[in-house]
Amino acid sequence: MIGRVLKSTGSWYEVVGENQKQYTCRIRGKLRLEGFKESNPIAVGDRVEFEADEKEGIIIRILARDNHMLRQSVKRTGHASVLAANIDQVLVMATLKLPRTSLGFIDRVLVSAESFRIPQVVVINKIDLLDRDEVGDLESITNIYESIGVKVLSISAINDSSVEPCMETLKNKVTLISGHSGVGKSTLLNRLSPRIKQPTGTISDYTEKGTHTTTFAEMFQLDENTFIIDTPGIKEWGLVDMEPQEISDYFPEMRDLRLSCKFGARCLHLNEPKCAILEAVQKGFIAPSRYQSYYSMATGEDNRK
Ligand SMILES: Nc1nc2c(ncn2[C@@H]2O[C@H](COP(=O)(O)OP(=O)(O)OP(=O)(O)O)[C@@H](O)[C@H]2O)c(=O)[nH]1
Ligand SMILES: [Mg+2]
Ligand SMILES: [Zn+2]
Repeated sequence: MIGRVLKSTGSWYEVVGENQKQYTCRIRGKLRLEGFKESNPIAVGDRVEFEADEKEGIIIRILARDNHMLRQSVKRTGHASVLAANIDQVLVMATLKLPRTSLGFIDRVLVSAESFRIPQVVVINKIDLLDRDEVGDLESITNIYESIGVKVLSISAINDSSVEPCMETLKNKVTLISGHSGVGKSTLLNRLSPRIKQPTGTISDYTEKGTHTTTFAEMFQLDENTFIIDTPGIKEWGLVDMEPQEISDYFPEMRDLRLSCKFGARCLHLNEPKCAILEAVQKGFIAPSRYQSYYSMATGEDNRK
C-alpha cells in the first residue's frame, strides 16, 4: 500500500494509507533514500510503500520526492535537515506584535520556498491585537506582498471567522506552516479541525516571544486531500547553498529586471553602475524593505543578525 508519512521519529513513523487508515510503521532493514546522507532518511510528507496488518506496518520503499524544504541551521553552516517533503505551498505565519515578525524573516522564508519552487502564502495572525496605526502597517505589508503575487490573509486564529478563508487557501493541498515561536501556528491548526489537539504555548511577558511549544514537524489531515504540517517555531531562516548571484532569481519582482543590468548575470545589484534593480528601487517599483532583505541576503549579513 502507498501512504504519506505524518510523523517521523527516526525509529517509527505514523503513516496514513490510501484507505485513510493510520498505521505505525518501522523501516525495513537499511532503507536509504538515494542521494541523501541523512541519519533519518524519511521526512514528514514522504510518500512510502508499506506492508501492514491492522495497525502496524513496515516501510519497504520511499517514493521519489516532488520537492522538499530544507532547514539550514543558522549556527552550524553547512548543516541542513529536511523539514518536510512533497509540499504544495508554504504558509508563512507572521504577527505585528506578540511577537513581532520582521519583514526580513518573511522574505527569507519566501526566498527559500521560491528556491525550491514551492508557492507561498503569508498569513498575518493576531489582528485582534492591532490598534488603528498598526492596522495601517498591516495594509502596507499586505500591499508589498500582494504586489509580488503572494496572497496575504489577515486573521485572528482565536476567532472562528478566520477558519473559512484559511480553509479555502489550504483545500486539496499539502501546506507547510512556518513562523516564529508564539505566532499561533498550532492555534490555527486546532481551529481548523476538532481532531487536531496540538499543545499551544504562552507568550513571555518579558521577551514578548513564544516558548517553543511545538518541538517537531508533524502533518495533519484535514480531509482526504488536504494536509497541513505544523512545525516548531524558528528564530532565523538560513539560506541553504545559495550563490549571491542566484538570490535575485528568487525575488519575483527582480527576476526579469536583472537581465537589463549592465553587468548582466554578474551584477549583484549592490552598487554596480547601470543596475536595473537599483534603478527600480529608486523609482519605487521595488519596495525598500524587499530590497533591504535582498541586500542582507546577498552580502551574507542575514546569517548573523
Ligand atoms: N490575541 C491573540 N492571541 C493568539 C492568537 N493566535 C494565537 N494566540 C496566542 O498565542 C500564543 C501562542 O500560540 P501557539 O499556537 O502556541 O504558537 P505557535 O506558533 O504554535 O508557537 P510554537 O509552537 O512555539 O512555535 C497562545 O497563547 C495563543 O493563544 C490570536 O489570533 N490572537
Ligand atoms: Mg506550535
Ligand atoms: Zn543589477
